[in-house]
Amino acid sequence: MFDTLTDSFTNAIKKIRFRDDEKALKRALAELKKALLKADVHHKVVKELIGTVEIETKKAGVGKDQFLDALKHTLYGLLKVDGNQGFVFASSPPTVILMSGLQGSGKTTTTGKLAYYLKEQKKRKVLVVAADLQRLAAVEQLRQITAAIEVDLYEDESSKDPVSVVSSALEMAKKSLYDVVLIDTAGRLAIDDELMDELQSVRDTAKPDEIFYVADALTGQDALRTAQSFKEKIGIDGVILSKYDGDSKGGVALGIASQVNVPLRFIGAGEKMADLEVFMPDRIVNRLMGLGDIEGLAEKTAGIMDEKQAKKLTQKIKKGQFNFNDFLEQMESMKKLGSMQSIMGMIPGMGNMSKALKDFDMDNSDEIKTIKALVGSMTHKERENPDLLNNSRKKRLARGAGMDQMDVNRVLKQFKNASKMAKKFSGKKGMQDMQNLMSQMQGASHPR
Ligand SMILES: Nc1nc2c(ncn2[C@@H]2O[C@H](COP(=O)(O)OP(=O)(O)O)[C@@H](O)[C@H]2O)c(=O)[nH]1
Ligand SMILES: [Mg+2]
Repeated sequence: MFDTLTDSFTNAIKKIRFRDDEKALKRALAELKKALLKADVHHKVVKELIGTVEIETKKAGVGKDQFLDALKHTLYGLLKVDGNQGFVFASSPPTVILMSGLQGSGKTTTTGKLAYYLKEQKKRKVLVVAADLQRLAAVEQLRQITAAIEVDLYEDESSKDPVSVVSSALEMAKKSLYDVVLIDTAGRLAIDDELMDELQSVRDTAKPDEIFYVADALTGQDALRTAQSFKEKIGIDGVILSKYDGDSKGGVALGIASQVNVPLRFIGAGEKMADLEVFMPDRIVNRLMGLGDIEGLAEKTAGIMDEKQAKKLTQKIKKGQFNFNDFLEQMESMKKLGSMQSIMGMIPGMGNMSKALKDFDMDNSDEIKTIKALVGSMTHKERENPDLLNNSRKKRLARGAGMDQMDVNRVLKQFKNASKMAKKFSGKKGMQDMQNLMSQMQGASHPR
């Protein structure tokens, strides 16, 4: 997700040849500046960042390590502004969140993503409230989203008054012991008084613990200006940057917190419900410097797979018993983690892999569709024990999945190899083997 930015940083860093002289520092700073501007980071932000890195490096003594330390430290200072990080639960439930933003910024989608995140990764009971009564299709849109992620929705289409809808929703939330209430509100194409008045009255009724402002990354610096206005008029506690997947340069994520002086809390990078990332300044700094984010990855996977399940799976892999049922289960879990690209970007040293996987879509990959079709034609016993698959069974599978037998053989062989490989990697040196393999593959591979 931060590939372009990470590339800019790591490339700038790679080019830096330090001897202990100030000329080298100047060159390094120039390289960094160029990279940041190219990534669309606001010029004022760049100027400040470069200035601080220069001062800090000189203070510590000019050298590559000092430079990198100063950069890391300064980046962190830039991203970390006063306020909460990630999702913060109120001391007494329900935690009430008011979503705000312009029309089309991604409020409703982001409300769904947050609900999904809280349900899947934080295991909370979430109520979404449809308080956008301006647009006709708004309630229906939220109905579809919440149905798909199996989260409860409070709606009253007969009402035209968001204030009364919100107050009944909150009553219900308290009675039914919801942990979190997410209120989706109406937006406008531009800021106007009517919208702000409506938002203010909803806010005064809901008394939210936090107000999130959803900013469309594609609108660049405009998003920042609008965020400023929302901050002045209704007060905002966090920014969520949406449509980051469409912003190829990505620089707005670096400047937004310090420019609006409100922490960036989440980033939305895709239309799917799993495409939401928690924005934690220290972790992002590591990623930007090419160091990965193991902590973030662990958190993500922990929410999706419980520990028992993970242990059972590891045991199976170690014994070489990984079968097709496990495979299907894994595929479903993986989907909940979000895009392959974002997962890879969190693993140290795999930033490049993440680009190779940019267009890999778990649902629509031909390879995975083929495997699913094949598994769909297997009996339960065959799924548990792929060794049962003799020639006549393979023939049956080919017919069932509408494939020719050569393809069936090929897929089965691939699966067997993958299972062997997994067994190998599950050993003590596993992670290291995997990294070696990946670095050999880097650049050479285009996964299908
Ligand atoms: N690619 C992409 N599209 C998004 C993202 N967030 C929202 N969208 C799309 O942006 C459009 C407007 O989103 P919506 O949630 O209805 O905006 P709202 O008017 O603020 O509620 C929809 O087509 C969404 O699918 C994102 O992170 N990435
Ligand atoms: Mg909406």
